[in-house]
Amino acid sequence: MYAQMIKTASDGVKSRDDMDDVERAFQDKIDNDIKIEPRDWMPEDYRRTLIRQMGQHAHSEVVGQLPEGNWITRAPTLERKAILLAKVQDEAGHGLYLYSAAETLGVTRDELVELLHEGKMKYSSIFNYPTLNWADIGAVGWLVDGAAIVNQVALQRTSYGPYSRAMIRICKEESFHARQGYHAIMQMAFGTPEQKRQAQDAVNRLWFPAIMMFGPNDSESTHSEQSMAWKIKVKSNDELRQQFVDQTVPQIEYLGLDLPDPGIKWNEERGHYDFSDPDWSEFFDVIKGNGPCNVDRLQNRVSAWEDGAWVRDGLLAHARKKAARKMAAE
Ligand code: FAQ
Repeated sequence: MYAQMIKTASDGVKSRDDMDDVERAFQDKIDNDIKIEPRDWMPEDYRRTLIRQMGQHAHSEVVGQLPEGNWITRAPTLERKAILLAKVQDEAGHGLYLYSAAETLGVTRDELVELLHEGKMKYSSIFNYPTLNWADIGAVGWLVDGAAIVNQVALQRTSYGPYSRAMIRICKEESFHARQGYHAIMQMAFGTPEQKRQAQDAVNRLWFPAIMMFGPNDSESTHSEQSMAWKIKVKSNDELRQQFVDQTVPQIEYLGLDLPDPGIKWNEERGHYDFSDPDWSEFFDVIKGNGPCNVDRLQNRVSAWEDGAWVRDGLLAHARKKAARKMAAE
């Protein structure tokens, strides 16, 4: 259905008959699940949409290190510290795969980073919330990585080859992240009354921000129709959110925690859990830059970039010296 109604930024809705041969051949590939590769022809809006989404995704991985990095020195045991260190390091790696995949579309990583630092690109809303106690670290792994995986498993089938392949690798690592998070929160939920209270508090605070990660309702999603026509997105925001709720509610129940939303109820007819909408005005405020941690997060990234300039300069000088030596020897 989507393939018949291709909307472009410049021309509005375009029927298949209105496409020229090149565009129709591109759409045929998409419809037949043939991946688009960097050297293939693609509409300019397809390229731009991917740069936006992949760049935003890469930034989310990198900024996403901050709420957890905050707890590395305060992890309760050596084992938990080692796990958290490995996880945070993985997120940096995910950022790297995604920036590299985005670079195949003709934008440099430096350009993307600059846009982030200037506040001209977004990153996931969830990372603008604070991690206040150790249970939050469990909840981030379980709920935030859990939500990220639901989205990313679908994105393994995205139409752009380098993005799809990056997702396959990332999902393998993310499933470890979610499990370690669930294990950490399980120990709190089955621990002392104070630990259980902290686990409950973490779930209460992070539930709605986690379900906001999937983006606005489909009716409010500006990019979905076009992105689904191009199979950049293969499932809608609401479909993915429902999938996440359905898989997570039984886990909350298993932990013996109260549901964070009184609206959560099994709906026999739909075969899904009903749940309440998050406060969408809060979501739009957070993505405009007004969340509890937006200013801190961005400042942290900018200072990390500036403080790391000498490392980048040193590495480049070393690479240049090695290349010059190699040339001289040839
Ligand atoms: N946060 O039309 P739509 C992770 C914006 S990775 C901020 O529905 P779209 C790993 C959207 O950009 C998490 N902004 O947009 C980890 C657009 O604004 P624009 C990141 C959001 O793109 C775990 C406007 O709202 N994952 O967590 C958000 O079709 C733990 C209208 O929305 C990805 O990025 C949001 N949540 O669908 C790391 C997955 N939602 O650009 C460390 C890839 C929407 O017009 C620790 N991305 N907006 O100004 C996607 O799948 C999509 O981009 C969606 C949004 C589904 C996020």
